[in-house]
Amino acid sequence: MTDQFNQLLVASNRLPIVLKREKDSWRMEPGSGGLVTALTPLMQKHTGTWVGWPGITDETDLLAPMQDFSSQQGYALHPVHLQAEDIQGYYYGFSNEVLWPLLHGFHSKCNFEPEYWSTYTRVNEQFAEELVNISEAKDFIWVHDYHLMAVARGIKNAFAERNCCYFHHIPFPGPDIFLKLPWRQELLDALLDFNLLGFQTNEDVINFVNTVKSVFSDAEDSFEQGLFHIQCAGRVCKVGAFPISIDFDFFARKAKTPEVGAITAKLKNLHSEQQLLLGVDRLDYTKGILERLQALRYALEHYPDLRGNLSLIQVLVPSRQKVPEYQYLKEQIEGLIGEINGQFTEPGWIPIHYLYRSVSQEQLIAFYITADIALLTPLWDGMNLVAKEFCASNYEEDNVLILSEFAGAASQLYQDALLVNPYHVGEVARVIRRAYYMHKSERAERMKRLRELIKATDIFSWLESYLEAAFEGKSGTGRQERPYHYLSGTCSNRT
Ligand code: ADQ
Repeated sequence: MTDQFNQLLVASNRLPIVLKREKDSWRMEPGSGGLVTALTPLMQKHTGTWVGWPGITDETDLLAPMQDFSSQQGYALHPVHLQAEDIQGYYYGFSNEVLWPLLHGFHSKCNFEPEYWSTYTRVNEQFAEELVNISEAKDFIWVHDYHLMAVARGIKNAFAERNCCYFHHIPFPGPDIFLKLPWRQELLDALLDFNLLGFQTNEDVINFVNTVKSVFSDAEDSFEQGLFHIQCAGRVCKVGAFPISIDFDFFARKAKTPEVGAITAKLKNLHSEQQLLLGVDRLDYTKGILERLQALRYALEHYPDLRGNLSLIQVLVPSRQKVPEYQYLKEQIEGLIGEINGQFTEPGWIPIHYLYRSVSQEQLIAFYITADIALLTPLWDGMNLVAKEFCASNYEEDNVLILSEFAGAASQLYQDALLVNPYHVGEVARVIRRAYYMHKSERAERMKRLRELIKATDIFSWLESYLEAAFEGKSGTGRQERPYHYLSGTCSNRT
């Protein structure tokens, strides 16, 4: 099916690069992550171009470093130059202060500033213009994430015929939440200009379809070969679930390398007396970090047998550091960690070890291996790749995954992860204790099945199924909807 298009153009807010200052010039290194890994071979095959903001607002000449990058990586980069006021309104404003909270269900945190919307549409049009200029009708344009939801509208406004599809990395809420957006109709209408809309889970898909039907009374939907077809104002847009994943083999292999082994041995040695819980998140209010800490405090207060025997390693990756709300959240988290440590620490045991920084991939995987239990409790999350990385790295299959039922990953991993409602601190505390006492054989059985599932649905199969939907109009993914009795508290997961 990859013969059905000529050039591949991928568009995302940021280019997949890390810029390094070197005296008077810039050096570019490829960014990391599953998406870049999965797309690179395809980009190489189809003389691909990645379109995005390079990450700096000055007019520095990036031509030479981009050419170096492209000859090394085998695909091109095309920068979209944005001014400081564009970044303010489109990125910090509409994307971060409107779409991010709204689409994660935090509508009370939204700042519906009209200026933000006009800058967002203008920047989306700028992206569309650049894409049209460097592409032709037989090319395939693949747009990623909520910063660029209106790009297909810009392409249509330029009267260009393109096969333009979109993947949404974060959740999509139901009409009760989405309808609060003052520009709901314009944004939905713009989204329906894409030929295919990919979401993470079936729940997101259903939410989207219901939202469209509540805004456009003439919209009609049908379901064929695993995809919804929405007919609205003379267009047909396909909609499907494609749960994103990781390069499983990369993590499984990397976990066995001597570099990772050396760090793991050190960590295990330091914590030989206790079981370790692990939290790894970008600092964000959607990740449920405060609730997680409250649950740990509840567990230590109510289950004295855990005191001295269980510690949490919390790794927080700095994120949106200039935003006051994120600075305040950091203070709250650090305050609560201080309180819990002050309340419970004893000679030889500290309840919470805290890292606020980005760590190397080797260190991260060593944490995944050393931890006995991962405690991942987002309040809402598109997927949560950390959950999958944790399982892929655990080749010894002796660890437990506790996962929020509001992480997209729960719709796939519900049978063998221990699902929790992150808002219910008493329940999370009970599940922590359950994981602590879980027998080796049960841990192994669950982790084995989790790893098999993640391996079978890795990032490469995600890519294949998306392309199959884009070019053949059918989808085999995302069919396995999680039945309600797998919600935490209603009936325990597989016992
Ligand atoms: P994120 O919100 O960033 O992604 P997640 O899916 O968990 O969330 O990915 C985080 C990534 O950062 C992981 O690949 C992890 O390895 C890396 N990372 C975490 N801690 C790190 C650290 N301390 N140092 C270095 N790297 C670290 C968004 C959506 C998610 C969705 C993804 C992909 O919010 O819901 O799963 O996109 O679609």
